[in-house]
Amino acid sequence: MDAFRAQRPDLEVYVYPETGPAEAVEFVLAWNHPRGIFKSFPNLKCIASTGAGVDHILRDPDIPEGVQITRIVDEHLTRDMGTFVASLALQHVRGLQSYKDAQRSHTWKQHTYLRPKDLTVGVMGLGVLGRHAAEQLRQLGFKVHGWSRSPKLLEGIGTYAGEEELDAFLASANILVCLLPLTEETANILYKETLSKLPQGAYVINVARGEHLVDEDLIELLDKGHLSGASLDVFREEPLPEEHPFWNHPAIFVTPHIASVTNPASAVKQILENYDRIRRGQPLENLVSQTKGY
Ligand code: NDP
Ligand code: OXD
Repeated sequence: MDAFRAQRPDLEVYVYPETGPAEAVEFVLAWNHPRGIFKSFPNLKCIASTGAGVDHILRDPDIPEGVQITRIVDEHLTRDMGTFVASLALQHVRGLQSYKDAQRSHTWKQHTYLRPKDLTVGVMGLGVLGRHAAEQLRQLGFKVHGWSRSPKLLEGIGTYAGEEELDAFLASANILVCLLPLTEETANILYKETLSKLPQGAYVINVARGEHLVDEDLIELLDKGHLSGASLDVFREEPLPEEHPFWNHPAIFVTPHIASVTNPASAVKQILENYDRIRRGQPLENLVSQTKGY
């Protein structure tokens, strides 16, 4: 609201459950809205996600036909995701977590370490965020592979596409980064069978959605020693419930969905641009394909 007030003080903006007259509502900005509410706005034209993901909107079965859906594509969001993923990959390659544990017990013990060039990072999802993260990792010296739905040609990055190439992609990834959108095809994609295809000692970074990962399967493969650890920023239930085993697992690093957080000023700027486009009858930017689900 501060960003709206600062950028367009004359615009009528309501915070749900206040809406003003329902017929006057043409544009909604949403994140995890109460299901079914969009039906009550007969002149609704656009639902804008306040984030990059739109799964929270599309899981509502009552989206009125003809309403367009947009998402945030923003350089702050993209760069922040890149630095977050790069930090986690570097933390893993230099074994920093083990020194944190050693410090707690006042243990002075040096370990040998690997360098980025010794490891291949596999990035699942080569969209706006995945492509940038892959490039950041490449610049840090990692070998980088990426997997997407349609084939891609990216300089210095080995690319794989579709289900047929998933196994080969997984087999190559010492660090796996999930940056897929959550759709019917990608839900539960990180489960026993796929995680077992990663090389022995692989490390998993999930910064996409909690529903991509089958929690018990991750724990099983960590406990068996097939995987060496995981950094998880997203969870099936957020906040992560107090009793969830991830909290106390020694090989899991938990962060509270902060990999990349929408910047209000720049997000509102592009939302207002789309609002104006609707009024002028122009095509919208950052449109989501409701058929593909992302
Ligand atoms: P994009 O829509 O730009 O990219 C999605 C990528 O995933 C594309 O490369 C697409 O392939 C690929 N993909 C989709 N479905 C499949 C499939 N079935 N098999 C293989 N590849 C597939 O998304 P963004 O990069 O902008 O964002 C990705 C996700 O990151 C968001 O949906 C959100 O969930 C998450 N996110 C998390 C944040 C956090 O703080 N933790 C912050 C922001 C986003 P193709 O190129 O062929 O279409
Ligand atoms: C997003 C997110 O989708 O924050 O932007 O997860």
